[in-house]
Amino acid sequence: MRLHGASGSPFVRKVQVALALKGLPYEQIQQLPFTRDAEYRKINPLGKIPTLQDGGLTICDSTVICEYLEEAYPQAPLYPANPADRARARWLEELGGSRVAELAAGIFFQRFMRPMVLKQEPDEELVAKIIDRQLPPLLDYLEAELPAQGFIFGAFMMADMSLMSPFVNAAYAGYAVDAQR
Ligand SMILES: N[C@@H](CCC(=O)N[C@@H](CS)C(=O)NCC(=O)O)C(=O)O
Repeated sequence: MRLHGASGSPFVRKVQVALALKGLPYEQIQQLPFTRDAEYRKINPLGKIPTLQDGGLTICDSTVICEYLEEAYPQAPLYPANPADRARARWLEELGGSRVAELAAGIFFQRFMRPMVLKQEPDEELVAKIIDRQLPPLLDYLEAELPAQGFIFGAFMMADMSLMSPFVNAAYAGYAVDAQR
């Protein structure tokens, strides 16, 4: 298998962890986001990372990739078994990849990607808005939804990973979740 992407991406990290949990060997092809790389767009028209190639199959989007891995390689499940838990796992994965990533990884985007890749100044006003106003209600929701101890569905799965991965990026950019809240 070939995984195109960069390990610093919360979405690529998610797939790396899924592959590791399932014990699947792969080659990582370094691909940065926002490069307008015409060759890469032939396999991923959105130009986003990650993309996975497995034999003749090429698929994009971390959630689609993880669902494929689950179906093609059922060892070490990435999703819970019963329909209600599975639906909840999908929702939490969706939330992790949408609003949580937009905000938590948004801090990283401003403080790392803008100055280092896009050669632009970070928007610290936006970072302050994310930290002070936008993240707290989302964290309150997660606090109410998630168990006080342990993983969401007993074993570590994609719902845990999807919610956690953007906060790895936020931590790189100096943000820590307030454990007291
Ligand atoms: N829904 C996609 C999101 C992937 C994504 O947004 N990746 C970012 C890097 S963290 C990217 O490639 N951004 C470049 C762009 O938006 O052009 C997934 O889950 O794989």
